[in-house]
Amino acid sequence: SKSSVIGFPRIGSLRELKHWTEDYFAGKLSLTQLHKNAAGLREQHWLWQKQKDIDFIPSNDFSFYDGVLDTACFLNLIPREYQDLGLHDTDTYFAMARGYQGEKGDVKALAMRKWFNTNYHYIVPVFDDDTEVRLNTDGPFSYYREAMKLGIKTKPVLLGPFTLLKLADYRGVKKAEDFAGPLISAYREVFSKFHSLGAEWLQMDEPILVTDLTQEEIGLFKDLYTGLLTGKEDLKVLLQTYFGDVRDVYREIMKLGFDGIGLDFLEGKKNLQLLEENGFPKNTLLFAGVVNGKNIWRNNYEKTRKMINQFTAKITEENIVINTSCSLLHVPYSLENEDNMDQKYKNHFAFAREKLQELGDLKELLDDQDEEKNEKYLQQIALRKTKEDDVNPGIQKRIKALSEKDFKRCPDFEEREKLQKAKLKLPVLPATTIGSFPQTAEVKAWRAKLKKKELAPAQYEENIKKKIAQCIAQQEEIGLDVLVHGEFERNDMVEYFGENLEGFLFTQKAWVQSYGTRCVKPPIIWTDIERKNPITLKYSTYAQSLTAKPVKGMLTGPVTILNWSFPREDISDKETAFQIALAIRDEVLDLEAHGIRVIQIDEAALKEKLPIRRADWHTEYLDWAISAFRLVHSSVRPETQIHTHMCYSEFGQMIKDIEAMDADVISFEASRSNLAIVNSLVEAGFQTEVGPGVYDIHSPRVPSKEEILKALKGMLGKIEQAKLWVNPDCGLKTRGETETIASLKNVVQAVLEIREEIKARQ
Ligand code: THG
Ligand code: ZN
Repeated sequence: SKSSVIGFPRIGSLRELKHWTEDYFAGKLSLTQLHKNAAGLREQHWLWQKQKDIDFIPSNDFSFYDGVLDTACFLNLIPREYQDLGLHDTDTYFAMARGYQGEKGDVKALAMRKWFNTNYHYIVPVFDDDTEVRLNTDGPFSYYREAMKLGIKTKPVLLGPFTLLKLADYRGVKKAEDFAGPLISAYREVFSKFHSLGAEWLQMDEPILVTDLTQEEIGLFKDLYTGLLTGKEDLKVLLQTYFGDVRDVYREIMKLGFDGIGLDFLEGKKNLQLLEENGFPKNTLLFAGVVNGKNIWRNNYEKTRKMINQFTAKITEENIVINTSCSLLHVPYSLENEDNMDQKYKNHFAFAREKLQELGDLKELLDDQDEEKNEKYLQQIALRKTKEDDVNPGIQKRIKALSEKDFKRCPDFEEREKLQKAKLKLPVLPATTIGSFPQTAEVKAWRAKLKKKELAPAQYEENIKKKIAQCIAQQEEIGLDVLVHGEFERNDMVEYFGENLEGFLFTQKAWVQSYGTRCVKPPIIWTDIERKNPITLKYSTYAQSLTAKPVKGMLTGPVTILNWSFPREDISDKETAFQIALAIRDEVLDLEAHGIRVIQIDEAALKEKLPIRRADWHTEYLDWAISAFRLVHSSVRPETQIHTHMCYSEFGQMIKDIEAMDADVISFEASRSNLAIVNSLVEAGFQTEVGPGVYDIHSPRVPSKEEILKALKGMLGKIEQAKLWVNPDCGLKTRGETETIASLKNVVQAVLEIREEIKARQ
């Protein structure tokens, strides 16, 4: 058999691309040097794959910022306002990604959205009525030639037209269908150009095929590919899907005449059944996604081989290609960078480079089915983790003892709301922030030194306390009503809790791209989770000791900790979420016992693992995810106010579920569409108090007082005054200090002005 990779990470094993790109932004690296460095990185990635004998090595999986944005620029989907800046290609590209503010103009960035059910974010392409689809850059062709020069014949990867059309925004009257014709022509030109360059295979990524599709959408998909596949000559086209199963279009896909079809057999629960029931076309390769592109546990060869043997009833063995389940973009580079991790742990993991080895092993194993003699197979069994390693009897007992009352806070929200208003005595439209304050270079340097043991823990703690004291003083001066300690001690809201709970492993260099040059280092859930000692108590109570105003205790919720970690595969996500919930619950009760009156439990990533198909929302996810959150706060006193925060809030259809979390106050990231979220809250009859973000923190721009006033007045037209909170739309850790203070001052000025108006009316 053969092996294939859907896409390889590109940020660099030590985040080289991040550093070069940020240096370029800062004017510290030339464009020529940036391109040269990037070429070196691509070469490295291809050679690694070549060394492991991968048969289908991808090209055009590289990107400086985001692959969807690359596709938009390639096809000339460059909105007028960016063209008008008159920048050169690379800078136009970065202007679309990050906005541009300078001598040539002032343009906001394009929107950014979550990439399906991952922690990756893509730039949303825009179609205007005057958009003229045509091939605009040489990118994919140049990468193909670049690899050919190294003697590597790659499989170019393109985002397919169907997914592109479905993910894009339309600003004029024209709709997706209106651009189908021009896109067919453009992609046909791409096919013929690759054909003339000598390419044999082309991979068309169509992950949108795993979502719920209407008849019209399926019609559009069929039209696009009927148009595309005629006249492709002997170029071979692989239709690649991932992140789920293709239940709505399986038969259509099989009839269209693709040369290869890529299905995800890990997240695509129904794919095997679809294949068994409907068969698979002859003379077509099945690219079988069996090596996990999202999680980092070693492949279980025995299980994988059993699964592949099930395919062989329908497909001849030489037509099966061992594939990753999705792009390896979502896993870190290599275990080789983890000097501090004990080999006993490493034995269980495979990051991107180790997955290349797995693809090779599986290929061998399938060619030689004599497992008794297969050394690789035997070795792997010897390394397997035993159940006893994982179990913490104390935690298991606590979970078993849970009953209905542990998930229900008393009294009801209305009752609590009254008690809290009486106790906290906050002014109308209380002003607050989401939690984090700017992580300055100084703070990051302290942490780096602490890790290298160049700074004593006591000194580090003292430094952090000084920052907290400054931060509290600053917030009092600005005039905020509910303060935060600033989270200077945290690198990341999830990694920090991972580091402070039993049961997690954390890595040194296991970075995964989240968006653009931003990366995260997800902790690994290794065994049952337990909180041995208080985590946030010291800094929260210190911050509260400095002021009479309430300081929010800041915690990350169980669903978010789970969703932004690498989870176990031997127990369910539900079970893990409940274990984490018990740990955070203990923290909540400690904070409350030590005088913290307001506690925020962020569920920034609640939507991450929301099943792609609506029918599975409650049964497979929301029922336990919401319970896990309720478990965290169910036993606090009525007058303790529980806040939560959510990011990227396209929550339109799940407002009721969010209300069921039974928090007292919720802040939403909503700056680019604050009224849209407000409208859905109103429609659903939302009762919880809310703080829809009044400005966008993803940009260094300082919002004016007038802008904020306007946003607030819009909200007040829809939401009861007594229920409205005022806050930025997300944490401030990625922002600079100067712009943050200026922005918050404007927020408070706007609030004071509205309060005056309200008073005058009374
Ligand atoms: N934490 C985690 N995931 C996230 C967010 C987060 N996903 C969505 C949202 N926030 C946006 N993503 C990010 C990811 C990383 C950063 C900011 C927003 C970031 N990273 C630092 C960097 O790349 O320079 C590194 C952080 C570190 O030193 O640990 O700023 O907040 N898990
Ligand atoms: Zn947020």
